[in-house]
Amino acid sequence: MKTFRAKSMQQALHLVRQELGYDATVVHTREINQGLLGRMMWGRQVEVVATHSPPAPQPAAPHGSPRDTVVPAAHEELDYRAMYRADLGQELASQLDDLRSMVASLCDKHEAPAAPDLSRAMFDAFTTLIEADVDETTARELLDTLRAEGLDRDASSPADVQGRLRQLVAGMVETTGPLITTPGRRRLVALVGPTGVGKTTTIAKLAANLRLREKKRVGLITVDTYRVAAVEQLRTYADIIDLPMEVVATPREMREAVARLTDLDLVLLDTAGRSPRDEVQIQELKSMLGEAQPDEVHLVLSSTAAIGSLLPTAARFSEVGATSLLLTKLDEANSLGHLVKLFRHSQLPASYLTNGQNVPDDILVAQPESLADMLLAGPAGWE
Ligand SMILES: Nc1nc2c(ncn2[C@@H]2O[C@H](COP(=O)(O)OP(=O)(O)OP(=O)(O)O)[C@@H](O)[C@H]2O)c(=O)[nH]1
Ligand SMILES: [Mg+2]
Repeated sequence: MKTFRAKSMQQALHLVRQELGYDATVVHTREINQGLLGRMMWGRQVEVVATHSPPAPQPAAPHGSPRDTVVPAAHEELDYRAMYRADLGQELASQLDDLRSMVASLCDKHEAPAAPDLSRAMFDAFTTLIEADVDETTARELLDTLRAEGLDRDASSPADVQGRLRQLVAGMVETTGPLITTPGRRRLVALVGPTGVGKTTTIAKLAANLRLREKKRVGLITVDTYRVAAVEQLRTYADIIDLPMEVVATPREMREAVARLTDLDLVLLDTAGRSPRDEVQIQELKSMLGEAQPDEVHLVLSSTAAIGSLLPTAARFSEVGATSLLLTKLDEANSLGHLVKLFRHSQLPASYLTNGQNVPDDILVAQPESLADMLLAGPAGWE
């Protein structure tokens, strides 16, 4: 007795003949992967059990497996064709049955609510969160809170639920408010972060707004001596806005520069972009900041970066004493919901948001409600 498997009955019988010859006896045939799903996943498979000797009288096919067929000897070609046709008929009938039950179950699902444990308004809220790229854990937690507050009842309108959702998200982000200067006490504010995120441009925006609009006495220090033209970039802004500027290369020079710029309201400290994965660079930055003793250290991060890199970057820069998050390039981000996770994990408040290259206009003070609106806004209308 031998078992053969193939994709079709013809192929299986061919195998039988090849191995056992024309006087082989087919004991029974059966279809494996019954059901539409099995066939879709693994394709059709037919199993034929055959033997050399004439078949012993077979018991009736087991109850409930109508496709098991006891067939006559293999050399009776005509019988095979008839059997194959009968099998094909059964196959089609069973596929039709499968299709019928599949359609029936889809229809059932269609009539039921999309997710039975969610009201329409709650379902909309969940969709808003996921489309905005809020992580699923946070989205579910927010939904749990809404549910605990009774907003999943039918009486709650989608507007009620969305309004409360916005409040909850706003409650998840802390903000620092704008830079405040105190008369008679110079404030020293450093911007740190990875390369190219917009630190220098943001310093120029802050300096221009505070100097030209708020008439504060502002000075600049740059420790960015790594990149060709990095100093020139800041000096150009310093000249246009008419600000004193110091360039430092060593911790000692930093101490001296900070001491020279005491008679001001605000000193903004620009730093070279540092790789969060480079321990030496991070330690250098740490010792520079150790000399400067800034009042605030804003960690500048691009909102276009993936959450998978934002989280370890924020963790790394917390070592240099970051006190707030400053998020740039909002204008380039498709959606901002991923930043909710950044706020939750870093536990740092947001200071400013930047949304373009224009100095000094493309900068906003971060405020919880408007930030929540941005975080929930979902994909921008890319044409
Ligand atoms: N679209 C957009 N571009 C920005 C924004 N902020 C800065 N940029 C651009 O980003 C690029 C890099 O800006 P920089 O200010 O030089 O960045 P940086 O962090 O100082 O860079 P390194 O000093 O090299 O680490 C420039 O082309 C800026 O114009 C923003 O909010 N939106
Ligand atoms: Mg720079």
